Amino acid sequence: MCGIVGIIGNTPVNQAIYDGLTLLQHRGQDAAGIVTIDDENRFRLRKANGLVSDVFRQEHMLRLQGKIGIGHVRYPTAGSSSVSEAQPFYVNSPYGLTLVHNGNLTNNAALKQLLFTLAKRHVNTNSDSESLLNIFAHYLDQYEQLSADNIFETVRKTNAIIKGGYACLAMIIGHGMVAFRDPHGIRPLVLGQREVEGKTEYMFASESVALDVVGFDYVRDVQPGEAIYITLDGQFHSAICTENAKLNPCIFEYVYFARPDSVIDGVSVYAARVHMGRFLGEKIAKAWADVLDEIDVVIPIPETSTDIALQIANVLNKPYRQGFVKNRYVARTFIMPGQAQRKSSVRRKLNAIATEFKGKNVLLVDDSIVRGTTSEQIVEMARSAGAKKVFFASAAPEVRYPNVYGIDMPTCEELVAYNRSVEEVAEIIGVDRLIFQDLSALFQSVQMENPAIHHFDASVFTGEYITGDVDQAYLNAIACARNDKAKARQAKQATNLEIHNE
Ligand code: PIN
Repeated sequence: MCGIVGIIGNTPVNQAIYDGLTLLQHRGQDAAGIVTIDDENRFRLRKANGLVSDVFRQEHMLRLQGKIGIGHVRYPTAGSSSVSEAQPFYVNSPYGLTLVHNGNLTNNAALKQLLFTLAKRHVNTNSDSESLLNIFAHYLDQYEQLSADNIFETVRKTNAIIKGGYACLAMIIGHGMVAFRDPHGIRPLVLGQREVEGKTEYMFASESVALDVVGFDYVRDVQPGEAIYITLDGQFHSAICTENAKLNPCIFEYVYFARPDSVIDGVSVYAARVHMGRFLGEKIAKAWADVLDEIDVVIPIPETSTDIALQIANVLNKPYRQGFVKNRYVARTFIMPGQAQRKSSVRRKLNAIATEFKGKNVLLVDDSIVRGTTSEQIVEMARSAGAKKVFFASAAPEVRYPNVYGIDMPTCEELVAYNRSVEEVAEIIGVDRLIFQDLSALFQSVQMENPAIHHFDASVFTGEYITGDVDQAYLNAIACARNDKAKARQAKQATNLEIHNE
């Protein structure tokens, strides 16, 4: 998952885009980038590996001049962690184009091949975002003149050929900004606006929280398959650029990716989490009638699950206590996706308050269990803090399949619930009892806030991939690219390259 921001208006955008990116930092801490167009129609670009606050220093911010710009924070998905794959991407023709992308294309290999045979365009990285930009550039290049209709036709052709989940922002030198969202609406994208000195400024962002804080009013979500084109002189155009557009938002945004103060596709993330807690509490009350009396206290594993655990405690009529403290200033784990690093980082992030555990039977609550490795260590922490029995509840059902639409979910073999029963998972993570949310309850938690959502991308639970093009061969290919060994190797290569460049 990644975060994107774009602003087009009448005032300098550098600070506002920077602020927007810091609000989306939870969506990716691996790399950050901003590109603006200055008054002389030149792109000004700064991107590098690291947190937003590390990547942009005073001198970079001063150079990022202009009243239009886009930005990106990256969490690596199918690509590598190399700085050459940090976004925004740029191509010089036609006009001069830049693009940021949140999501993942499932047919990147075919697209790279096609770009070469069709247009003799070479894509130099493994990043699907570079392919996407080149596809867009190729189709845009077929028009003599640029008009809103031609841009929409370009997005239409792009949508017809690329597969996967994507929310994109592009800038065209001398013309303006284009925003588009995939026909299934898997990845989120919102539109905001504000009036400055009688003129309208527009902002796009992955999550509404960025609009709120930067000072834009939420207008609406970009629709599945929709493209919005805003010209440099402020004209607003929009069109649906696909047949059969249908909203299938990624359910994991609500489970833990998005901030609770965001509203995505008409659903307050916070409210959805409160419902998740209530449903899970009701399930526990029924399924664990025999051990309910034993539970002394409900303890969340911070942060996302705090909202969920509070509801569970209410339903079960048990005390809710914050038994773990999270270190806000945790030292970064520099090779984040690596398994070895992940293991050692849990202790640095969380600490148990011994009095809340000593001699008690505790119900720990987390938003999800993915690999099970952190859960295992946290359970261990609870036990060494003196817990007698440890019960564990997950607000999401068993994650059994990889994600191919822009979330870094491991391969089947790395998922602890893959091919395992609840009891087997319980044994691995070392708990006395374990319970997962039902998928129907998870859907309902979100649908209660917006009954117009009929479908979700819930492929990590069901193995059903909405784009219809994900087969075993593709899953095998991403398994090779994604397994932690490959990632460690890539990270090492990236580091070597950077050292060499210095
Ligand atoms: C963490 C959210 N959440 C915690 C992410 C751990 C799975 N893990 C997914 C649980 S936060 S594991 O609240 O956003 O900080 O199963 O892979 O070990």
